[in-house]
Amino acid sequence: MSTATTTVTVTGMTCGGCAARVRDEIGRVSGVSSVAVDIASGEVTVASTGPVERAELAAAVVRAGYAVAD
Ligand SMILES: [Cu+2]
Repeated sequence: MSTATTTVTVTGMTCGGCAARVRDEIGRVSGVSSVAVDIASGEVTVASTGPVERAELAAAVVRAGYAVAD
């Protein structure tokens, strides 16, 4: 099984609740196998079983109530 890692910078997260919401929404994106959130930097590292569109990840972040910086 091939894996890919994508990193996005999320703005507006302030606590563990924010991180959990982002993690949950991104975790629902097809192919995503794990999500690691660094609240302080906003960096979210997404591991997936294949390439995942950044636009899909950004849409998931927006559904969670946050925005992608890059
Ligand atoms: Cu929060």
